[in-house]
Amino acid sequence: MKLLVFNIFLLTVAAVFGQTFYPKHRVIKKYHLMTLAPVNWFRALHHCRFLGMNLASITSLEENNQIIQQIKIEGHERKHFWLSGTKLGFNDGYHWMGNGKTLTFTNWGGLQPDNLPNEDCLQIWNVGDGPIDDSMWNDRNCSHDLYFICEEEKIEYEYCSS
Ligand SMILES: [Ca+2]
Repeated sequence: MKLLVFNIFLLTVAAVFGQTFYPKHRVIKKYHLMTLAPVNWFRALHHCRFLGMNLASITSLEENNQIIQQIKIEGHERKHFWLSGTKLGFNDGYHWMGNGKTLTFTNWGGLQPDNLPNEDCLQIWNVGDGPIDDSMWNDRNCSHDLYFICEEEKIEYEYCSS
């Protein structure tokens, strides 16, 4: 609401002084490591939405590295985390439930996804699980209790005038 009022104010100023303002924006993802209690994948998805966020989706190497770095900085290297990927209900592989997209970037660990029975949800492994699987992805039974990562999208505006 404040942003809307601010935009109207800028348009009014622009109209009065004959200037045009060009709003630039970029979307910033902020991650929240949810480490209070491990829950199954469905509850993780639900809890992030309850908080007005989404269970995290990783769409690039940069985002993957950002999350790994945050896990290390916050001291949660020995924990596993749910991400929003699942193949439940799909016959064409994994999809991100957090953003509704198919996976473009992937970071599966060695021999993963191994599609063991009922391993339909996507987790990020421990940071420090070894040179092959360190911080990589694994398919896991969705009913297993893990910590999880919510993502919050923030829009940053920058106004330039002509
Ligand atoms: Ca697996």
